[in-house]
Amino acid sequence: MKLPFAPLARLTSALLFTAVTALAAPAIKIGFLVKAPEEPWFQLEWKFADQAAKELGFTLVKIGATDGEKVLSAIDNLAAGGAQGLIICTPDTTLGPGIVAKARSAGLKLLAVDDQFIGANKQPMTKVHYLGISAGKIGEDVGKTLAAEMKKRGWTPADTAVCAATFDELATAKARTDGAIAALKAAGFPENRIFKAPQRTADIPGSFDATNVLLTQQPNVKHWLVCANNDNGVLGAVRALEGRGFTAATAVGVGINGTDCITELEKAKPTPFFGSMLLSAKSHGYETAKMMFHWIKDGKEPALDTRTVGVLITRENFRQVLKEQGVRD
Ligand code: FCA
Repeated sequence: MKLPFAPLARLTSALLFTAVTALAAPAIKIGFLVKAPEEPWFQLEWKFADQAAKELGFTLVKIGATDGEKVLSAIDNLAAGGAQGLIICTPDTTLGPGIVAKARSAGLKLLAVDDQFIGANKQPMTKVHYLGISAGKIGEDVGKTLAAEMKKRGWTPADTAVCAATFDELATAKARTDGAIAALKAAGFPENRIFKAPQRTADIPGSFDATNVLLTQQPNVKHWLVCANNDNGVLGAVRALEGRGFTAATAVGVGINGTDCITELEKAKPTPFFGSMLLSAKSHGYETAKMMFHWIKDGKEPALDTRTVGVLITRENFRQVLKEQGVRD
């Protein structure tokens, strides 16, 4: 059949095609909300998420939200701005049910990162997609490292004690310090020489204050082994120990994150901060963003629960490992 006005028909169908594709695939916009935007760990998550946005071609909206009110208004703003997905490390895990409800009514796909939501029944919300660390296992590796360093130095249990700066309100934090304590006990460290220093806030001042209380209560300990929820927890404890005259020769601390202790490891003179379990900021930033992108674009649902691992960095190897992981140039 001979088509009259063929060029016009072609033009119309081209226009139609553009309109249909525009309708079928609106620009993808993803929010990435973190609880502590000033911490290097979260800045790195964002950096890697940005990398995914650039490579895959979507808009990333980075939001720092330090309390529940900010989280809820951020979700409203994201929805109003046409976002289709939210990746979140919430400042308060018990907000979980509220965040789920709000995201659902705003039509946002939801992926919790780092800190798993806690439901009204106080249990983890396992139906909400989550990517976090193998907290117990990584904590155990901290404990094993501390036990090995103690042995290397020839310290005896009689003049050594463990300071665990804890933040038990957060499940992943509790699992980490519980893991470290369990590994120390398994290595033969006496339970009555293991002391918890509960932090009021999960930051350096929080662990500095908590550790100072413990050090006042235990003035006769010669050597300290230190573990905590993350690098900041160990850093605060180390600052408190230094205030009482402890040095790298008399105290050993091992952190978690590996991203918030770089300046510490770069110091010319070693401090009691011995090393850290480096987590994969790339998995937590780049991979989560990629998962969310494909979920929105192709309907490919991510795994419900993904756990990442950690590797020990010390003054010996941190430059090399950070370079390999793309954390440092
Ligand atoms: C929690 C901690 C962070 C980081 C993350 C993986 O959110 O607060 O420092 O360790 O888990």
